[in-house]
Amino acid sequence: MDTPLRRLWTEGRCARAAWVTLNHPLVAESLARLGFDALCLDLQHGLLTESDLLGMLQAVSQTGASALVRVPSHDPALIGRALDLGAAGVIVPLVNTPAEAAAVVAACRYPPAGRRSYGPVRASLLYGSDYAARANDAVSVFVMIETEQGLANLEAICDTPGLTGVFIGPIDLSYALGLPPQPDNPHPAHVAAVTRILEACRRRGLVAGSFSDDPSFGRALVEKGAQLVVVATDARCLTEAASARLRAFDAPSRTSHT
Ligand code: 3PY
Ligand code: MG
Repeated sequence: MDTPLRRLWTEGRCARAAWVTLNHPLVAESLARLGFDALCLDLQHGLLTESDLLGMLQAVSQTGASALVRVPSHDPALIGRALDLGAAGVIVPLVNTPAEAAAVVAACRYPPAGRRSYGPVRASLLYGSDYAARANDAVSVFVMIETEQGLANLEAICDTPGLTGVFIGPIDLSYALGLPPQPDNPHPAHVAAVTRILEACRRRGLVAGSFSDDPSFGRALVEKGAQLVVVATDARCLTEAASARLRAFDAPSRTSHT
């Protein structure tokens, strides 16, 4: 099925994503209206819980952005719930084996392709009454490679039928490589691991995505083939902008007192 994200990816373009950790629909709507292609609603580490999801998804669907949900675990019940409420796709953390990847894909696909249970309570309002017939092609499924075991099983995980792509968790991946946690990690071992993941995706026509905290690092990932890159995280933008304004406000008085 043709969806805005799939269209971008088919055209070889990159979806520019905002990462959402603050659990208010206005945060999601404010970011979505800026022109991001995707919003990633983070239920693993963000403040969002399942009960926040409906309002956040409704806010995003007022805009042209697509909503992806980073679920907290592999639990098929939670994956199904995010999709039923209208998520365009899910990002599933800490996937270690091809069996885990296959179970994640099955949780996103209706039978006979998978084991998703029927009940698209909001998705059918949002995408139309024929949603169930089209959902298996439309829903995006990303597994996160961010552990030593996941990296060791990279090729087999990428061979999982039905996968949309792999999403890199660079901070946990740093731990996996015995490095201090860092989002945009220039350590050669980290760069090599990310390059391996991008290459494994490229060879199979999978979408490679990554979290990032630095737009120039993110841009470099796009040049290496990434097609879903986080450009901004809400809480970080808030503190960064407020702290820059506080410094700007204080700067003249400091000068005048010296
Ligand atoms: C990671 O970098 O480990 C992530 O999961 C991004 O939030
Ligand atoms: Mg992680």
